[in-house]
Amino acid sequence: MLQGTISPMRTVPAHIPRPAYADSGIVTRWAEDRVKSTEIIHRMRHACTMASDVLRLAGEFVRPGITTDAIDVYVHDLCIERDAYPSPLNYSAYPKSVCTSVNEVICHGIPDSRVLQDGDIVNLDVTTYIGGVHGDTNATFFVGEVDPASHELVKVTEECMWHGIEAVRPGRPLSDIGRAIEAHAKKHRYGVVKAFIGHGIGEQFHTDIQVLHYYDPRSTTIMRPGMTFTIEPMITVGAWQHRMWDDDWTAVTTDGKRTAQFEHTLLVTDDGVDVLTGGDGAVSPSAPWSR
Ligand code: HM4
Ligand code: CO
Ligand code: CO
Repeated sequence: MLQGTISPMRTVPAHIPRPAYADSGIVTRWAEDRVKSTEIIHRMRHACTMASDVLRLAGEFVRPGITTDAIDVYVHDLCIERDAYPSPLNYSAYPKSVCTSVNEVICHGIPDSRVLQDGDIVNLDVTTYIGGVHGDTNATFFVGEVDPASHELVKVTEECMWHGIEAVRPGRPLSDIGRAIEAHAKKHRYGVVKAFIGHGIGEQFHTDIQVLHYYDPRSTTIMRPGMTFTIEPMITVGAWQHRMWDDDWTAVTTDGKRTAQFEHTLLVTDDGVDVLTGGDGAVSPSAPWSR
């Protein structure tokens, strides 16, 4: 697939509070507590509910014949209606308000003039900034009728995310998450992308916590109640290795085969996990253990 044409950057009304990078495009990171206060968690619940709502509505908007740029306009306006800033916009100079990753695009696809075709799969990655905090969630949607192999890929990818979420427990190392995801992917002979990982989140879009989607015994950070991070596995039918387009954002599979992704923002609780982006607007219907 060739890159389409990217339209000019959209603006956000002045009354909506902006993250620090919004004007410059430069992300300056600061030390942020890994364990959040109850007050921050309260604000994050709201940001996560907004992200979840926007993702669900954007998914309902997906259909053959629309451009990914039209999805960007839709998401941008849904964020503004909720007094939220679309976090991707100008983050490290990213030019759009959502990531739209079609078929062989692993992540960070930039909305452009590409027209969605019947049979495509498209991941929409929505992050909102409201109340001084971010909420981040994504899901892969079908465009019209898709082939059985793509159906299976998307189903198993969502299951991989839920297996990772089920592994979230206070007192356990983060490596439990990647182990659970990788085991489920391997069972289906799928690949796990290594180059892009889950991340801590809060007042900053990406904090220093790294959540691998594969097993690495060096991932020894212990999960503590109050920690917030994402789990967002990218699963492939073929090669898990990636290449970057020369836009320096779009990551694609080296063999051009399809890939899918799902993401939630999580809170570690005293006895397990709270899916902050799994509220009213949740895309993912249920965890595998409740099916
Ligand atoms: S930028 N989505 N994602 N994703 N970044 C615009 C839309 C984006 C990311 C991203 C997953 C993991 C990590 C990151 C990241 C720095 C190094 C600037 C903190 O950018 O860690 O960015
Ligand atoms: Co990202
Ligand atoms: Co994320």
